[in-house]
Amino acid sequence: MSYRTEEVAYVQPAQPAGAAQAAQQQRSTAEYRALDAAHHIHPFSDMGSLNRSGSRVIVKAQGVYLWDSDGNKIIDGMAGLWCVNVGYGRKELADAAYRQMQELPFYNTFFKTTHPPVIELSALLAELAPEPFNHFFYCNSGSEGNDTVLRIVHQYWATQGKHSKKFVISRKNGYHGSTIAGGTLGGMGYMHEQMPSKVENIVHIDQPYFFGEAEGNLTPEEFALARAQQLEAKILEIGADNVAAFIGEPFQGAGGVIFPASTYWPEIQRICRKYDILLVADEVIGGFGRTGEWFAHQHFGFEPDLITLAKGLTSGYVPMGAVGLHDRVAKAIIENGDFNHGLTYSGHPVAAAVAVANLKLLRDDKIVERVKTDTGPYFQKKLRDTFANHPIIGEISGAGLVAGLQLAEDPKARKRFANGGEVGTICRDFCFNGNLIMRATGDRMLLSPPLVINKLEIDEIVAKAKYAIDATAQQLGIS
Ligand code: PXG
Repeated sequence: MSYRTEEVAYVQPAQPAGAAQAAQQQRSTAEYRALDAAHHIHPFSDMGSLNRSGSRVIVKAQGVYLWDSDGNKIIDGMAGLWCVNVGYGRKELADAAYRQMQELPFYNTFFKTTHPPVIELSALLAELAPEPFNHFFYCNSGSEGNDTVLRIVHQYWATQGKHSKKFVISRKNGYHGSTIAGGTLGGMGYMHEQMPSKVENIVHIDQPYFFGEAEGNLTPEEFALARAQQLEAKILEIGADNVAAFIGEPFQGAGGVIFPASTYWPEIQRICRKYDILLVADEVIGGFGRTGEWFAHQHFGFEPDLITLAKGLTSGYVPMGAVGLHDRVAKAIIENGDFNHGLTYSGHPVAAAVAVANLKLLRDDKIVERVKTDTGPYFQKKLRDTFANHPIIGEISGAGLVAGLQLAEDPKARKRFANGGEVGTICRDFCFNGNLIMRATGDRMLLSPPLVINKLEIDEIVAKAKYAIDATAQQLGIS
């Protein structure tokens, strides 16, 4: 899959380097690029092609803005990689890390040991998460979070004496990380192709992607219901006694900000309850305020048994992932002997201290609340008003501060471009030229800015997105 590689194709900046910027930098852009090409393998990249074009070098950031090594100021419509929820340059987080590194930079949480930061974080998460989530297990990433989910799911069913419940059902075009378990759980075909070893007993059903996959005259609600009912069909095919869990992102992030219609999650929950199957919400992108709720499953109105957390947990300032366990799952894990899983850095004190500072900012500065009542509705309306009847915008999905813009050859007929990925790349390149970070996933353009963004900055993002999308239409000869 090449869209990620193309993501970093460098467009020569128009502006010269600022003198102050240049003074802070250790090396010139050319030197950085040469060393990067010589020694650094990037994630999800075609390194040959990237080394020929050269990487963009980001040297600093503040608020919702990034600066590259040539002094260009870029507005970050993606919050880094869906994670910098409190924005860049928050001293509270830096201070928390500094203090914690001096006090206790590391100690483990194995062997009957704990420490204040992980205790404070767990108590705070229990306060912020919905009522039945009172226990948290820690790791370093969303991928490890989903590996942990699998371990908990299997342990849970073992404690219930239901050893045959081994299968986990997931979705095509879902994303759950890039460890072997995360990659297998995800439904990205281009990743599976490079994974001859996969985790066994994982199967996929179709995604609730209305614009791209609904046929005939189905309404979005009817289509979403039909897609949810594929879960029931799959359970009956495998046998409910063999199915342990269903996992899904409340809305698919990396898959293109796919928002299912309101009928989807209640039906998924009904089916999981009927067949006694654990329901896992992967909240790695949706968690910590993205939709205006603390967790995206609250936006969609369902109650999972496990939640996977990462990204916004620390706003990306340091790596940390976690799994939240519903009381009924936690009870089974707690009361049934050893749970043989853990990582050196489970509950790392510095990460935990940063997470606490981050969550307090999200809560006490009312950042999440503002997304729900003010900036989120403003962003959604601004996008919908700006692109109403646009000749190549087929759909705008999203809530709060996340949105997917579907590029389409004929929006009214729901006709996609035959070469959708290329069209996305054209649009993304125009964004680069305009100093806007907006992701392209195939033929969908994605926005997920820091949650501290203000209305002026939202206006700037939407104006720059409009410029890029207009320029794309013009290049394609569509008006
Ligand atoms: N679950 C979800 C829903 C994710 O979005 C992960 C798990 C894995 O988290 P880690 O921390 O292991 O990366 C993710 C990560 C993209 C992109 O291109 C998205 C992610 C990661 C990298 C790139 O949109 N999401």
